[in-house]
Amino acid sequence: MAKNSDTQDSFEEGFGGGEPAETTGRSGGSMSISRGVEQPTNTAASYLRKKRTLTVDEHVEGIRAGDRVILGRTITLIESSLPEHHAKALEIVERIMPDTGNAVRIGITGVPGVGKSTFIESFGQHAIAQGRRVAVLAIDPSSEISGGSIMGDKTRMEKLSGSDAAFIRPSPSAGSLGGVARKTREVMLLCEAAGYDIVFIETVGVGQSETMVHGMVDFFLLLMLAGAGDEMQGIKKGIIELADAMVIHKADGDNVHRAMKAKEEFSGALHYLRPQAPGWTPPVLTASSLTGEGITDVWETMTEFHDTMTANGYIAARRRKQAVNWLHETIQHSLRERFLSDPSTAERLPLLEREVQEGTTPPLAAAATLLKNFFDEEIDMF
Ligand SMILES: Nc1nc2c(ncn2[C@@H]2O[C@H](COP(=O)(O)OP(=O)(O)OP(=O)(O)O)[C@@H](O)[C@H]2O)c(=O)[nH]1
Ligand SMILES: [Mg+2]
Repeated sequence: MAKNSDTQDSFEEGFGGGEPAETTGRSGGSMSISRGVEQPTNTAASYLRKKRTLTVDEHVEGIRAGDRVILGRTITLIESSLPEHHAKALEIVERIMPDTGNAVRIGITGVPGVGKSTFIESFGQHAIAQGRRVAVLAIDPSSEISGGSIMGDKTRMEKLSGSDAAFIRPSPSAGSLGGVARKTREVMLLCEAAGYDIVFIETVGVGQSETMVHGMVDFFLLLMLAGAGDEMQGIKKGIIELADAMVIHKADGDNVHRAMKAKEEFSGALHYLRPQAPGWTPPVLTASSLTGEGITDVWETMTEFHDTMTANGYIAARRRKQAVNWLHETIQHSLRERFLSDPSTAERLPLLEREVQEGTTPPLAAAATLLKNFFDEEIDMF
């Protein structure tokens, strides 16, 4: 079996027979939910694992063994904003790279309240019934305002969070979104190394995080509501073009008829988009996570996509491209951070911004001044 992030098993084989997850009751990270209810850990070993600083070897071995406590602690380490944690986190990610790449990576987006978490709860159980192990990661900008939908996710994914075959890592704490969303790719790799063979990443389709998520998944699913007024329903422009499939969600009760109508309309519209994957016109489906109606169809669509696009090499190519993009994005991000956090830059920037606003200094000249100061050499702006 080829094992790196750019190759993977077929959807059918998966990783289902992997090592069993440890069932110590809860994961180590303070934001983690591994079970519906917190339970006391019952062995001295797991107590020690929770308290003591772990070595890189212990992190790596724990993850490979599918130990949820260690997985949770490693995610916390990766998400840490403390610079002294970064070198260790990077070393762990490098070490587990050969164990990654074996999951089906699924991004789920849609406006707040469209039912993303409920859909994952329902779809995830279907996947577990097929012998899969699922990890759920959430990037949730709404938590910055509401203070976090962690309790919401706990109740909306009640069955999933109670399952040994699922690992749910809810939205990171408010305010840290930008920083933590950047680390979701690495968190996904850790989950793969821990033996989860389907990784869901939930993101709200109104900010910037969905483009980032699209850049790390094999399949990008857009949930929509029927007849919610405005065609785009607050979905950011350009998101529809990114979708590999669309689901008209909450197709139950009085909504069924409207959902069917919406399906027709969107099918017509999507047909004219240039397909991202070769020969794949993104299908529009209807589903209800409450009744379970249509969930199997979504599963079959994804399986078909995955099988076809693995066989023709599209997913491997998409992953290679994503990895290179991530390299470039990370470089840009790091350079920018370094530059903007430089005390001398920070001191000069406000004055130059004012001069640029007033028109007394041209933007290019201001940029050249700052960059020259930072790099200590003449910078050609043309
Ligand atoms: N009728 C119906 N209601 C649903 C369905 N799925 C979810 N809901 C309801 O819609 C509401 C929002 O569901 P969530 O799953 O939290 O939606 P979300 O998109 O994850 O929301 P955010 O995480 O806040 O962006 C809840 O009250 C659910 O019970 C469905 O299939 N049918
Ligand atoms: Mg949600």
